[in-house]
Order: sequence, then C-alpha cells, then structure tokens
Amino acid sequence: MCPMQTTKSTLILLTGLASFPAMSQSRVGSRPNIIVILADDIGYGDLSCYGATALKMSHTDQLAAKGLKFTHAYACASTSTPSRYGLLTGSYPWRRNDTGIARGDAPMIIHPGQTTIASQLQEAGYTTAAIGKWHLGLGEGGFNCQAWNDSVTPGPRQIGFDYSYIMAATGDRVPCVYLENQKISGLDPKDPIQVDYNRPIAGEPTAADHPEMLTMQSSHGHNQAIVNGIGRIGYMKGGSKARWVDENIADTLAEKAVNFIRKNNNRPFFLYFCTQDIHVPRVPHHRFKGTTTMGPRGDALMEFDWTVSCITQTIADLHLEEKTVIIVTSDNGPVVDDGYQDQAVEKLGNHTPGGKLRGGKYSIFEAGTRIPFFISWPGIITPGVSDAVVSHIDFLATLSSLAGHPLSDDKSWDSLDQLDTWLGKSRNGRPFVIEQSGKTLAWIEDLVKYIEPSDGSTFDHFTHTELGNSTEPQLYYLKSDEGEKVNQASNHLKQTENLRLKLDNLKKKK
Ligand code: NG6
Ligand code: CA
Repeated sequence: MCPMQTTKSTLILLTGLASFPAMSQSRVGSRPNIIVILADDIGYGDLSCYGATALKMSHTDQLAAKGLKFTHAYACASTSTPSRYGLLTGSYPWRRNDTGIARGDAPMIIHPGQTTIASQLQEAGYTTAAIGKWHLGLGEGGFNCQAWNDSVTPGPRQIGFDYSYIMAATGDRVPCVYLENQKISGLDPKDPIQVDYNRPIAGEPTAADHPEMLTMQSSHGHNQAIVNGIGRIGYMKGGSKARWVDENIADTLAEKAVNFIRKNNNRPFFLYFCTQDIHVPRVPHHRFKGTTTMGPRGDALMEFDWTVSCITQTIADLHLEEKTVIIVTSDNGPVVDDGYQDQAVEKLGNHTPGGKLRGGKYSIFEAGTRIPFFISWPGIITPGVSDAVVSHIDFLATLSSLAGHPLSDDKSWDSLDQLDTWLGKSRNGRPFVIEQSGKTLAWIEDLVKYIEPSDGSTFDHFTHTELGNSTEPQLYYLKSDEGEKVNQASNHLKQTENLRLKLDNLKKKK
C-alpha cells in the first residue's frame, strides 16, 4: 500500500475514479496543481497503455484512459541530462557544450537565475518541489567541488524549487545518498562521505577487484565503488547510514511525493517527480519480484505503475482530481542491457521496449527520443488520443501559460506555448521538432525527418543499439516508414537541403 493511504482510498482506486462532474467554466481559468511524473528510460513500447502486452500496468492504464495520450511526443535528447535540461529550462541542450551525461560530481548545469519551470511557477505563486532523480549537476566551481558533508549549493532551491529530495545523479552513480534540501539525509557527521570520480579511494574495495562481493555483476562498466553489493560509476566512501537501499528507492520517493502533496494540498503546487524506475541498477522491491516474466526490468515497470498509483490515490483522497494536471512521460527511450547482468536480455521475450520504432536510448532514430506522454485533467481534458507532434522543450512555455504567468516576450525562446494542443483543444502540434543524440541532431517537420550527417558511431556494441549516425544525410518519411528503413535523402535532394538549412538557421539563432 502507498504511504499514508487509507483502505478507503484503495477502494476508490479499485472501483475507478470515473465519474466526476464536469468542471465549471469559472474553474477553467484557475491555476491547477501540476504534477510531472518523469520516468527514467521507459520506452515508447514499454507501457501497456502504449500497446505492451507482456505486462498489465493497470494504474498507469487508468490514468492514461482518463487523459489525452500523445502518439508523437518527443524528449529533447536520448539521454537523461540533456533531456532534463531541455525540459526544465525550455532551452535546447545542444546550445551548450556541458549538457552531456553528468557525472555524480558535476557542477550544476542550470545556472542560478536561469529561467526554469520551477522559477516560473514559483513566481506564479506555486509551491514547488523536485523529488527523485536529479542528474543536472550540483554545486559550482568545477568537478567534485561540492560540500557534500555540509550544504550543497547551488542546487534545486537556487533554480526555483522550494523543496527538494533528490538523488544527486543516477542510481548507478555515486554518491548513493539522498539530499533533502541540499543536505545529505541521515548523514552521521562522524561518518562523512567522500566522492571521487578519478581514482579509487584507499581502503575501499572496488567492483573491478572484488567481483565476489557483488550481488549483481556488471555487463559493462559499473566496476568502481561497491554500494549495497552493486558496482557503481565513481568511487565513494563513508556515509554508511545515509546510503540508500536500492530496493526501497521507489518507496522512499513515493513517500516524499505523497507527503509533499498532502502538505500543500490547499495551495497550487508543482511537483517535478522523477522516478529511478526503470534505470539501472534495476532492483525493484521484493513485492514486485516475479510480477512479470521479464525479470527485474519488467518488475521495475510494475513498480513504476505502483508509484503512479500512489500519486493518483493521494490526489483522489484529497479530492483534488479536478484541480490537478498530471503528466506522465519519460526522459529518453529504452535500453535493455545498460551495463548489468540483470536478465533483461534473456527474459525480454516478445516485448518490444521501443514499440515499432528503430533504435533506443542513445540513438537519433525514433526510439531514442519518442516517448510515452499523456496528460490527465478530469473535467477539462477530454480523454482520447492525439497524434499532434509535441516536445518536452515546450514544458516551460506551456506550463507557464497554464499557470497564468506566460514567459516574457523580451527574448526568443526555444520553448513554445502549446497549451491548446496539450489540453486537446487543438490538433495542431508544434511546427517542427528537434531530436538529439550526443552531438547529432534531427529535424522533423510534417513527419519528414532529416538527420544531419555525423561521424559518431553507428552502433553501440555494449547496449546493442543502432545509434542512427551516418556520414551521409538521412531523410525518412515517418508517415509511411515509421521504422526508418528507407533513407530517401538521395531521392529528395531539395527537401533534404531545405531541412538542413532550417536546422542550421535554428543553430545560429542564439
Ligand atoms: C552510461 C552508463 C549507463 C547509464 C547512462 C546514463 C556505463 C557503462 N553506462 O554511461 O549505465 O548510466 O550512462 O543514463 O557506465 S541516463 O538515463 O541517466 O542518461
Ligand atoms: Ca534516462
């Protein structure tokens, strides 16, 4: 059962939340609470509401069925740090050169004073929180300059979050501790932590040297610090009481999210809630073990579904459905083997994490950034499916508009106000969308996709991913060739050149 839930609320959930009176016109103008549930590495084909048949995620299904489900939604990039940077700031991550996958000791890449969804909504009178995976760096002054044993600043507070309870980077990167309002939660001052990404810390065993100490072996990388029997990226020492327990991460984060909602239920709030599921290491709580035939990767999806239920139950409990917009999405596409021997490959069966799309996490092909995305707001959003093209880059302008505090027009933003589309009042998507994988960009317009030439690798042998890079320009007609099988660039030279020019102009814009 979810944290602080009553049996009654479970009953409400089980019997469905179906019939709510239509929202009166006067409410339409009022500012709803906003919850963004950002999953990690959940692919276009991973959720049962997006067609997966190997598992049934009933809570996510119910929420999706009450909302508007987008079939053409894009994250800003095919890995977490640039994707989250774009989502929160409404600025393309490729405009900067420091937005690649962040180490756990990276300085914060969003600078204090930079506009974010949180700062915008805070200005609009919202109480704001970031809970869960962060992965945008912390502190300033270069790598490993954080005052880990004191207060780590700048952090979420300096970019608009009133409250934060975060994992500094990822589940597989040190430091493996939570920071609550930028201080390590539960740290014993007599056992401070030490973090190092350059060399092992004397006296600490490493996964490379002591595979016998591991409960889960690596398939590639992840051979530095050993935390809870799992090899990580980066070295750490100390903080033994403060270290997270991998199997409890979903429970801990759900509890913090539920507490935040309950505490702020009588004012507009914004919750940016980033699950660790289903990123590696996949260590779902034992109550999810065997809930699918797919091993930990599938079971982590069921744990994600449970997390969603904690949010929806809490909102139902507090009778906040009509006052709350809930958006569920993912930071980037799926990967099966992302560096641990967790049986994800062996037990995949006929499940297709990327649906019919080509590529996956790390890829410029569609599965890299085309992700699940649905919005529920009972009484305002008519349930259904939209094939309008939408992008995470528009979170900033769209949520600002939703909160009645539009972005200032004194500068040109990458983020566009897409509120009518997101609420289902319009079927027109954004005029074009940009995808990013590493340094490679693609431009999609009218479902024609141009991938710029790149000297990046074409295939990642570790994760078995087609990365989509080619030294030649690529052009795909997604309407008839969703799986990007036929490169039409040489048949449509003019169109290819036209899209190349548009992309180049966009790059020059700022
Ligand atoms: C890669 C990691 C992978 C994952 C990824 C970031 C190795 C071998 N692979 O470098 O496991 O952590 O970075 O994932 O270390 S993301 O979803 O946070 O972008
Ligand atoms: Ca991710």
